[in-house]
Amino acid sequence: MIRFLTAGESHGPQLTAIVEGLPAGVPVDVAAINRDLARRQKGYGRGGRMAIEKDEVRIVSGVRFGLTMGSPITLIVENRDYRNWEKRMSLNPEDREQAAPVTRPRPGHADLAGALKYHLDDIRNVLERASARETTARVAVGSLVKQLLAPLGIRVLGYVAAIGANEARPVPEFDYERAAQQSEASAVRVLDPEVEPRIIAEIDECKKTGDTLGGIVEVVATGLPVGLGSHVQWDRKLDGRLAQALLSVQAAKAVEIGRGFAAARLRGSALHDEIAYDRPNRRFLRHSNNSGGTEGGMTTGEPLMLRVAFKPLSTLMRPLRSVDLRTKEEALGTIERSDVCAVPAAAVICEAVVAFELARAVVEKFGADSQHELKRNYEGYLAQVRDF
Ligand code: EPS
Repeated sequence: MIRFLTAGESHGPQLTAIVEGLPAGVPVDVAAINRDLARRQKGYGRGGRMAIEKDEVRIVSGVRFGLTMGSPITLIVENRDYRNWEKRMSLNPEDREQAAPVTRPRPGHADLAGALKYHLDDIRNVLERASARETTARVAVGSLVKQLLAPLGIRVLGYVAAIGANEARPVPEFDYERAAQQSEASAVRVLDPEVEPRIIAEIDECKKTGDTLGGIVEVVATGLPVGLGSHVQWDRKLDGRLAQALLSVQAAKAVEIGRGFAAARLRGSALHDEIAYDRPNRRFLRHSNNSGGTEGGMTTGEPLMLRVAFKPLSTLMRPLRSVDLRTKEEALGTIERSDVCAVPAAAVICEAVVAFELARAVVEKFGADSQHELKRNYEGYLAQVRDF
């Protein structure tokens, strides 16, 4: 079983992730993790923080001579901004006076529910952990496990399908390499160059008016075998796990698989993906992929197609009405330095989150303690499916 936890505050010294259960002998490319961390930092619409940070991973356990050891892997990313927050984020009680408490919860943020639930008179103790800065650790983990998936031919890509009401035209035929190049070349990670200037103009306008923007991310995974996940129990269904993992990303509000909500309006005859058999290659095929690559909580072997909706960020430079926690008087929500739009970053984050759930399902199905065993079990299964 693979599992991970993250720890760390947005303006604390560092973010930490511990990943357990990766097979031994997986080659680890640290530069590739750093490339994904850099991808997460990019995107038009970010605020001043990204000019301060230069995220780089430090691995302090579980890897030796470039290979995983089978033991827990600890990934650390330093917060450069901590230098500016040392007193305000101090461990020492005597430094408390240096940090004015945050007392005006922002509508849409974890602020109010968190302060009430944890009985905190300073909202900073909530917002520091609720912050999307935490996703740095999740991207490092996702990037690490992509290195287990790649030799099996499994690839995952996240890109932006819409920001605000500006929707990219749908991709006629998904080609992984082309989509990866196009999204990387785009300032807002879209595959449609025509929509990009409209998105940039709207981000600029929101920046001027103190507003924020959400959007839609798409994640596609290719090269999947049939049968990851299982129909037999609710918590083994891969679609359910993917939805949970994606909804746990900060500001995510909805997940669709395949045709998603649109499927509800179609008749069964128009929706379901008819089955064919490719005799020369001895494999079952589908005439369409409206299911988005899962049926009965299992992969079908077709590409996995997910969409995730992100609400606009809740830190507004022109704040909404709120109530001061101390006085209970009407007040405006707190203004904190923040981003106007982080949907391009969310695409990289969703990619990492999906990669983790797929790696988890792979290790579960192929029960591997080593890369060697994983490869053997994986190839054996593919041959079994071919010979069916
Ligand atoms: C965030 C607010 C901003 C973002 C931050 C998430 O940070 P700050 O308050 O320091 O300006 O830049 O995102 C990151 C730091 C990051 O690495 O993505 C928030 O409130 O969630």
